Amino acid sequence: MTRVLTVAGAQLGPIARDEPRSQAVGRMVALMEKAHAKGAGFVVFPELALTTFFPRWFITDQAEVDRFFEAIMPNPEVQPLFDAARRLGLGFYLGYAERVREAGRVRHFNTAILVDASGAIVGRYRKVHLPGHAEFDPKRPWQHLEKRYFEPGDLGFPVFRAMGGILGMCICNDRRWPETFRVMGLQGVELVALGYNTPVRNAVARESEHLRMMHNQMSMQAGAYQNGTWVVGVAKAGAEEGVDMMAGSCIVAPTGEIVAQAMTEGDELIVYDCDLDAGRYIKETVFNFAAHRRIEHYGLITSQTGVVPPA
Ligand code: ING
Repeated sequence: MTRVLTVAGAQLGPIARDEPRSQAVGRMVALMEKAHAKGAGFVVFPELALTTFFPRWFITDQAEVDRFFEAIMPNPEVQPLFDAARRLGLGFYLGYAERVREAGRVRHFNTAILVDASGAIVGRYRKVHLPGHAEFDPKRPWQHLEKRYFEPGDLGFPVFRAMGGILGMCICNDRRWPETFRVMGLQGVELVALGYNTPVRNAVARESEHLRMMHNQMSMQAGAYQNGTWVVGVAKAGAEEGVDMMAGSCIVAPTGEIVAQAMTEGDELIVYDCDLDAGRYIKETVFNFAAHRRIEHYGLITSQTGVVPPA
C-alpha cells in the first residue's frame, strides 16, 4: 500500500517590519485553506514566517530585537494556525524566532516546529548553520546578523515519525551543508521540510544572480538524491523592506527532480502528491549506506572544523 502524503509549499511574499503577526497569520491560514481544498495533508511555511527578515538590520536595543521573537508557542497571535490545522486535518512546518528561558538563562534560536493534524507540536529544530556575521559590517548594502541574534541550534538534526512517514527539518543555510541531509539520511528520513529567506543578490561579492537560484536548487536536489528523500523548500520572497528576496519555492523528489516550483514572488501554493516510498530504491541501491559507506575514512568530517592544507 503506497504511502502518499500530499504536500503543499506555502511561499510567502514580503512581510513588512511593522506588519502585525495577525496579518501574516491571516495570510498563512488562507494558504492552509487553499492547501486543504487541493487535498494537501501537510503545509510547509518559510523560515521566520511570522515576521520580516529582521537580521538584515543592526539593532542594538534588545527589547526591539525581542519584538520579533515568540516567547511561547503556540500563543494567541499564532493560535489560528493551530486551530486551522485541527479544523482542516493539516500538519504544518513553521519557521519562527524562538525566545526561551532554559537552564536559568534566556536563549534565542532560529527555530522550526512540526505540528501534526491534531494541532500538536511533534517536533522542534533549531537552526545549526547560522550564516552572516555578529557585528555591524559597513561594507554591506544590508546586514545579515543571524550570528548576532541567534545561538547555533542545540538539538542536532532529529527526525520524527509523523504524517505517516519519517520527517525531518532544517532551515535555510542548513541546506547548503551536505552534513545536514546526511545526518537525517542516516536516520531514514523520507521528507525534509525547510524554509528560507535568501537575498537575490550577494551582499559581499560580485556574483551573477542566476547562480543564487542554481545554488539553491542544487543544494536541495543533491540533498534529496544523495539521501533518497523528498525535500520541500519554501521561500519568504519578493522585495521585503528594500531587499529583493529569492522565490523559487520547490518540491524535490528523492530522484533529485524538481516536481513543483513557484512562479511568483508572492504568496503562492505549490502542491504535489509525495509517495513516501519513492526513495526506497535509491536507499536500497546506489545509496544503500550500510552496504557502501566507509566511515573509517570520514574522520575529518567531525574531527576538524576548518581547512588544514598539506604542509
Ligand atoms: N539566508 C541565506 C541562505 O543561506 C546565504 C544566506 C545566501 C548564505 C547565499 C550564503 C550564500 O540561503 C539564510 N537565512 O540563511
